[in-house]
Amino acid sequence: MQYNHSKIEKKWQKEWEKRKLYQTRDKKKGSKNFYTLVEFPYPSGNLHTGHWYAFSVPDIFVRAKRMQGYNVMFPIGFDAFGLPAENAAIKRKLNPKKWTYGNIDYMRKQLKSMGASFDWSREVITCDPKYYKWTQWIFLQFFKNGLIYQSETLVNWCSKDKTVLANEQVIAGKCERCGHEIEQRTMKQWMLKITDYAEKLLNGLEKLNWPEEIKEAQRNWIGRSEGAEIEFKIITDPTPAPLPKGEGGFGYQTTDPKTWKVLQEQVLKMRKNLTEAENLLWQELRNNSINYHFRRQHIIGKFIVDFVCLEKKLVVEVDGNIHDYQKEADAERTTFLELEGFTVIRFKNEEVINNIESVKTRINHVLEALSFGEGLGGVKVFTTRPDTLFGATYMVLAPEHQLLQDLKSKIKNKKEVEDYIRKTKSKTELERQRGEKDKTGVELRGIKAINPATKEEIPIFIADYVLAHYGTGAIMAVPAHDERDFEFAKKYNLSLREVILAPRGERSNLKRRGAYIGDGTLVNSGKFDGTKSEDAKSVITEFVGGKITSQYRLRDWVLSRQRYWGCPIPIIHCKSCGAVPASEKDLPVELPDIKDYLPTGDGKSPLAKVKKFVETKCPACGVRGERETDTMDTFVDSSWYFLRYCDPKNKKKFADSKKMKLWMPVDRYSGGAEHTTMHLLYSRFWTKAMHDLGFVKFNEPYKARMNRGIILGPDGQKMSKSKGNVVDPDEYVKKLGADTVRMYLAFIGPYAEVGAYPWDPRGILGIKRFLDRVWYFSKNPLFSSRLNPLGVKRNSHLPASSAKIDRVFAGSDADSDSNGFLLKQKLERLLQKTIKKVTEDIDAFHFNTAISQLMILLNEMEKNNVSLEGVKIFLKLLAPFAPHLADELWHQFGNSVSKSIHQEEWPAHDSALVQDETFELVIQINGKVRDKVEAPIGITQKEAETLVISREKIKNILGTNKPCKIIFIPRRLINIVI
Ligand code: ANZ
Ligand code: ZN
Repeated sequence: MQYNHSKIEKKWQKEWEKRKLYQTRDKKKGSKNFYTLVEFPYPSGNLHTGHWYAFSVPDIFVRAKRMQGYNVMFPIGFDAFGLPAENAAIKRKLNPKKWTYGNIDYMRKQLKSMGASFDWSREVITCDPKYYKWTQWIFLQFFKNGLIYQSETLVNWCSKDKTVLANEQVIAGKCERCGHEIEQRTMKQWMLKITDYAEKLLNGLEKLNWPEEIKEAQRNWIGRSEGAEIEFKIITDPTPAPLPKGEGGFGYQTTDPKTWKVLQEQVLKMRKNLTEAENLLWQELRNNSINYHFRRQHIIGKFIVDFVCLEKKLVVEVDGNIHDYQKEADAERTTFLELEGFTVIRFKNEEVINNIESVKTRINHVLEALSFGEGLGGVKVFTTRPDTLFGATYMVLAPEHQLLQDLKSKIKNKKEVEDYIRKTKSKTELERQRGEKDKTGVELRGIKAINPATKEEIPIFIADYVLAHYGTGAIMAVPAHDERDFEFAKKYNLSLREVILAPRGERSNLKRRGAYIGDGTLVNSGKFDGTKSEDAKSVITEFVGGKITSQYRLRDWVLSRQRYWGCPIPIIHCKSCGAVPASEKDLPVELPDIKDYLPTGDGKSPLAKVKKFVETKCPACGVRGERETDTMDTFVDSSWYFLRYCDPKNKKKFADSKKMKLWMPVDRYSGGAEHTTMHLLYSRFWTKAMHDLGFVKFNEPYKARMNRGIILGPDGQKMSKSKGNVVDPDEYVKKLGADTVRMYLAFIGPYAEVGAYPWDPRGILGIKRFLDRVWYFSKNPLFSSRLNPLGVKRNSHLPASSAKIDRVFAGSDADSDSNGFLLKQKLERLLQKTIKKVTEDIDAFHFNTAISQLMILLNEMEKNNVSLEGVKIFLKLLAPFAPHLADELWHQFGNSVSKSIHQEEWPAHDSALVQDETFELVIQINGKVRDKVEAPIGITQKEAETLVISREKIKNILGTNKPCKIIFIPRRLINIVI
């Protein structure tokens, strides 16, 4: 038998609306306020299964809470600004405003068909000027307090949607909205300083009653890293660039072989003819009293020099015998040598002969000077592993690092560097972060860094695996202990130095296994050898004068969008005053109705084309100004909507503080997992910022949050029109009823866990059958006669504790014997357990197991006689799940029409009756434990005796002995005395 769901559902929806059943007053005598929030929908057009899942299932919780005596606010509204609505409108060549409001009207009707108990009197629509006036007002408070600023930044640009996107809106390098490839552009944008709140957002999580995985996702997104900032000195590269090799391996390239031959002959002659001074100096130079290798009479280009240290490019000349050919070539030679980067020093013959020591000292000084580059300041790196500092064998800068601009003139391979920087620009930060195996980079020729621990000169690279906006945009690379650095070093053949020794047992060959990233004991680290890596972090940081700091992955929130359909940014640009806030009395700055709302693609909002909007007066100086034409990201609108629900009609304030005090923070917030690091983080930030400015008294918006899963198509795939697996809820509502659809969705899987559940067409029929059975069970005439409470016999012989049981379950034919009593008791316990389980499960959003329990109860009730009282309790438990059917049946039992079942009191369970139904009965004979048996808690002495005596073991012990006394202690033991 099936019930007429269409008739019943329409009837009750009308009735509830007429009686304003779900309008919530701010206070209700004797009731505690309870704020249940669901994420408000985008007015995308048509309610789909996801909407039903999002709204009708939490309604179960809301209805139960109300019956439990809470004054529950369950508001709804529309997140009406933004790209999805605008794109849909453009696709259909419709005006976004018309399209949005049309959808809202349609969706409102559909939402009502769910039978959800929303308080429509509190509806909030974010594109309504009455709402966005306050979005703008809050924007201005943030702006005036330095929390909103404008800056040139590298942004994610979607060339299809023609707008910028926040990092959170870029999924794997693609636009979250349209799937188009994202590019990086530098643009002037409005930014929110969410990074100022990184620490507070992190710490605030500790106290929240949120599932650990949501908190963990936010923690990861904020991404705090403990580490150190260490400065590396930068110098010009002291290693001279080598010259091309000359013929025969000596000297440097000469012009032609003929000249070479001539020069060679001269060299030999000169070597035989050294002056006294030359001879003396040569003895010293080759005597190892100088640490570098010198050659004498060496050919460089087409010149011969007296002495040269090729390694440091130092030429030493002694006056010697001045030959004519030398004199002639002298000027030319000096120019040539200096151009090639040689340093030339000259000594007179007498100097060498009279004071060889001072000549030596001078040469040593010059060599030393040549070994150190010119100081060029320092660069700070951020590292989480300062303990590995001795293993830093090179340094890497982000290609955008400021140092490259500052040291342009010192960099020798400018072109190569610039090419690389250009290539980097085409990659998104996310692509760079993900870091493919093949790392690329370019060494900066002409400069070096000094490792502050080892004092070694190390090469500097730019590479896109280092991000400009994280840490300091520069790293010390430790290839032996960092995987990315290892890959890079392997590719560019850079040296590795192991400085952390893994614990015994974990050691293996570096080349084979790659970097060892774990902790261990320091080696190759000077006086720190033997220190544990954890302890070495602070001491090494201190040793090199660094400082312990933390870094956050979180970036500031880019809030401007170059699109029409958003809340206008209430700023006026003035040539003399800069960016000036619109005066508060001029709020809202209304979004004009325009015809040409297509995005322009040149980085400007279509509003820029609207003269009437743009041209205005500067509120500060009264002279001509121009309005900002970017609009706000939709996430701004949704960052405070839950406050407006507390006081949706207020014209003087975004919400009255007294009213907010009655409702905020939200007691339970249900939404989609996709908002964990966007909306949930943004609105927490927004609340904290408003709190610090004194606008609200709480610093967290939501006490408890639950993320739901998603409903898949019957084929287990994501529902999509192209796959043809979209389930239309309206169709099912028509065929099976809203109660069935709601209850099926609640049954499909655990709601408070993020899962994906395929829509099962047979599964939903199962729910329909269950509801039909409820209907039949209540209509069955046989059942009706039994329902007459007067017809129920009282069982006078039952113990007093059973009186309540008797009230609920009418006696059956068997009720005069103990078996009948046990059966009844079983049913009563089941009912009490069901009350308890359904209550607790609803509270934990475990709707599926609550429904299973109701099914178990119905099964048992169908088999037994049940009093009216029992059925009423069942209906009350069912009411949140199938609100229409429950109300209909409720009134069929003669309840007054003016009081809905949803206004009834939720049943309370009898805690004595929900305890375990059985206990372990200890069997003693003459006080000695002989056996144990599982027995029902309500077992009487007589029943216990029968049970015990029938046991083999006891029979054997007793033999033919007759018990002389039996002692029975309920719920504990039975002692037979023989
Ligand atoms: C040296 C080192 C040695 C590092 C070692 C790690 C292991 P998290 O944990 O994500 O904060 N790093 C620092 N700034 C970077 C940037 N702008 N772009 C890319 N990488 C950057 O990572 C911190 C570590 O990532 C830092 O510690 C640094 O490498 C690198 F055995 O410094 B480490
Ligand atoms: Zn001005």
